[in-house]
Amino acid sequence: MKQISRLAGAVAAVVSAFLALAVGSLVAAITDVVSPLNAVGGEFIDHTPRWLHDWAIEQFGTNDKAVLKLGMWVTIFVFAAVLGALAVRRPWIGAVGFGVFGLVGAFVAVNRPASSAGAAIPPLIGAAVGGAVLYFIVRPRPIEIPGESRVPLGWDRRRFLVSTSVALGGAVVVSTSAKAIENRRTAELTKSAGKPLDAGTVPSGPVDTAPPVPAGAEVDPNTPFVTPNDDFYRIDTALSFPRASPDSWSFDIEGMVDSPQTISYADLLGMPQVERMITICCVSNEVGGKLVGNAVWRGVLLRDLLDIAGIQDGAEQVFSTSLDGWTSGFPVEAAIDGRDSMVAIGMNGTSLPLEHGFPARLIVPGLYGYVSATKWLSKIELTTWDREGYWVPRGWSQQGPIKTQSRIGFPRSRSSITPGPTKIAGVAWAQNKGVAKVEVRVDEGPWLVADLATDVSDDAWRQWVLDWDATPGDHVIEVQATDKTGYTQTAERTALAPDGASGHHTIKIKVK
Ligand SMILES: Nc1nc2c(c(=O)[nH]1)N[C@H]1C(S)=C(S)[C@@H](COP(=O)(O)O)O[C@H]1N2
Ligand SMILES: [Mo]
Repeated sequence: MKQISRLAGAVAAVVSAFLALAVGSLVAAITDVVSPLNAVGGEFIDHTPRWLHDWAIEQFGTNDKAVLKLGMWVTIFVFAAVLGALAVRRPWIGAVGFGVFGLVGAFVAVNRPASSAGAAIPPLIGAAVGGAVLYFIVRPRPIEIPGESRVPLGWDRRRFLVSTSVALGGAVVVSTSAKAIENRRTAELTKSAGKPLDAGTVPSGPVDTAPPVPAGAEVDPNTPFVTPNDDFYRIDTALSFPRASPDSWSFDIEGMVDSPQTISYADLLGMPQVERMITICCVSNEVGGKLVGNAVWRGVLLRDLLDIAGIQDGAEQVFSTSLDGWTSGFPVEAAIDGRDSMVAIGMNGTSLPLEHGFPARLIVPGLYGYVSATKWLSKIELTTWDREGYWVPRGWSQQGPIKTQSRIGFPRSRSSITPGPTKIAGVAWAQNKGVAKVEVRVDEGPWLVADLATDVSDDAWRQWVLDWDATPGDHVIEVQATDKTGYTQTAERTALAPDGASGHHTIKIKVK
């Protein structure tokens, strides 16, 4: 019997694993269920320890998902290579290995939130195809007696090269088809996502529009007052966009309410809507970080919707679930105390972009996104504090009010500027309270009161600017904000967890 080399076995197994994943993705795309890789990736995300999550966001920012996918490919290929090397001697090892991967994938996929039994099929078919191909390539076969017309002992290598190349080519074709189907689905969704809301095609209820942003609201040259949709930070646990067509989508209001409601996209459009300038912020935003953005959100006020449903006595928490099973919850008061909490369908004049929650999401002024801003909304339940949102068992506080904060936008940290009169500028935010004062100090000198830009809304950030005569040398610049309740942000630096970073944004610059 003639065996192929261990290296060849490893290569064949890596190709077979690629084929298995490609077939899994294609079957998933055709049957419209979660792909095996996304299921396992999602499971990994849900079990990522906090330090790793924070580290990943810090290192890779919003590229964390691309890095995760790359990491998964590499891990799978390393496992496959080892399996393949072992399978050269014992071909059954390869088959069993692929079988185990298929079963684990199927188990994970079926048990993902909002998944179904059908999600087991893609990993099983993928593993079966990959395992069979690997077995076919590495199985021992009788040595051919070299005939006169053949290169002696060349048969094995040629056969290996041919079968492995065919498998690789097949995998490329299959994965390209899977991608094409997935892209078509996303394109179908983006036909309505991120598009002008008042194009006249949809009848809309009255909209209480937001006034245009006054020119005086923007004084930080590095921070547009309204964050464009394309530049708006994106944070979520989703590896692919939840499937929701505005024609069939609806969300439920249920739990401790008098009359449960099911509300469609058309229902929302037909109701009175508001447009409000609201700054949202991620609890994972480091002091001075970029996970904060300001947009004109348009939607139906949550208190109007809850009025229709009727909140029952004893309800403590507005608990919401996304189409992909993510959850968050905040106090009932935040929905009805007069602030503009809403089920949003629009962002900066367009329907919600897919990545920001199309068809609809929650926006609650003054609360971090992780407790309130559910994208791809599927359900709102009125309940008690017994229910815990996604991040709570993962070490974050159940209550997440946004901390009063400020950020220096100009000059940039670690930049060099020329001596002479200049400006120090930035933003400050204290949603649902408003910014009353911003102070800056240079080299731990006295706190100097900055000029505040035009106040647009207590729920939106406020820009500020301070004239400064830059003298040559190294300088440290520090900022602090005071909100309209009279609270001045603390200088004490805390970690992100459990309820958001505190401390002064402090930068070092050179003047020369
Ligand atoms: N479905 C879903 N909604 C979600 C999340 C998520 O992981 N899944 N993350 C939340 C968090 S932590 C934040 S900070 C905001 C971010 O919203 P954005 O991506 O539109 O900026 O969305 C919130 N809504
Ligand atoms: Mo967040």
